[in-house]
Amino acid sequence: MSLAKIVETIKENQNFLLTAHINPDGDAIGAETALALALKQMGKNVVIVNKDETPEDYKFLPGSSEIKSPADIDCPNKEQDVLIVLDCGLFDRVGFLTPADFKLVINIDHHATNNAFGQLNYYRPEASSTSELVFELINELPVEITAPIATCIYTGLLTDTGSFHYDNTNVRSFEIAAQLLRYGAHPADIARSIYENTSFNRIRLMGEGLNTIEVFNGGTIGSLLITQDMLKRNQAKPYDTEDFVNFPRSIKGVFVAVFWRELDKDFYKISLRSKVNVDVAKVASKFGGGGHFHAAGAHLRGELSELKQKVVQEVSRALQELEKQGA
Ligand SMILES: [Mn+2]
Repeated sequence: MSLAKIVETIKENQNFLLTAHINPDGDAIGAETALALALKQMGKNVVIVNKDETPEDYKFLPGSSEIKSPADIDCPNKEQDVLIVLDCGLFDRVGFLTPADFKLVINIDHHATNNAFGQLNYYRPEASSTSELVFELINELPVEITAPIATCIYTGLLTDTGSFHYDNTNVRSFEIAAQLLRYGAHPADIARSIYENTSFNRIRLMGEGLNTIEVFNGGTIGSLLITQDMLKRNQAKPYDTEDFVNFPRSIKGVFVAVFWRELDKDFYKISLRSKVNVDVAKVASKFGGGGHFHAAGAHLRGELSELKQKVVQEVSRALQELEKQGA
């Protein structure tokens, strides 16, 4: 796809606005900060703006303190800006901004469900992370990869591969990791900043979440729920629930995990994770969502117990199909 065109466009333009998806994760923030540092090195004007705030875990990332919220940006000359959207399969995932307001939209992503919403698109579903794609892009730019840039990219790679645990971990991810170490990324420091820096509120919220774990379909589907009340009680933020889906996922015998987060009354966000050959992006698409083969999500409206039943039904069906295929 159009990596060369993107390189050319970056060289030819001066003003860039970078954004990523709502509830940004390590890959979203890592990709944005790495690219912003690279563009600044080229003397470009760069602003990063996200709908939601940066999770505490990623505030150590170089340049993350400069990430703006929609309220503090004022872009009167949007039509002169190139908008680079990172880690979003669909433009809607940005949660604000209108593509038509910008001179040009560049889409860099690794979601299988990407619909090529940009004028220029670079998406590769086989890539471990958007940060990996940003690394490829930066390699094509007249930019020196500094330790801060390497740190940002390594963070995206590390978090989107679940610390090199998930199916998207391969020779390439380790090769890139090795290169990033040579550029000055420090794995132990980065891991400490992300994984050993948990807030007390998050741990307490985790305790409540663990109490909600249920299994369905003979123990093959696991679920965990976080409600608005639980968040309030523990003074926790939505981003404090990141990776909670891994608790039901880690149960022996569970093939598919579902994390339920209440957004409002009778309105839920689900995150689906598959440990087997079940395409959860396909399951999520039945509910208007999308994502990757092994990790996907959707938004659902309705009464919780009814919704749970529907989701369990769809996942069970997908598991049955898998059984039929003898996989
Ligand atoms: Mn990603």
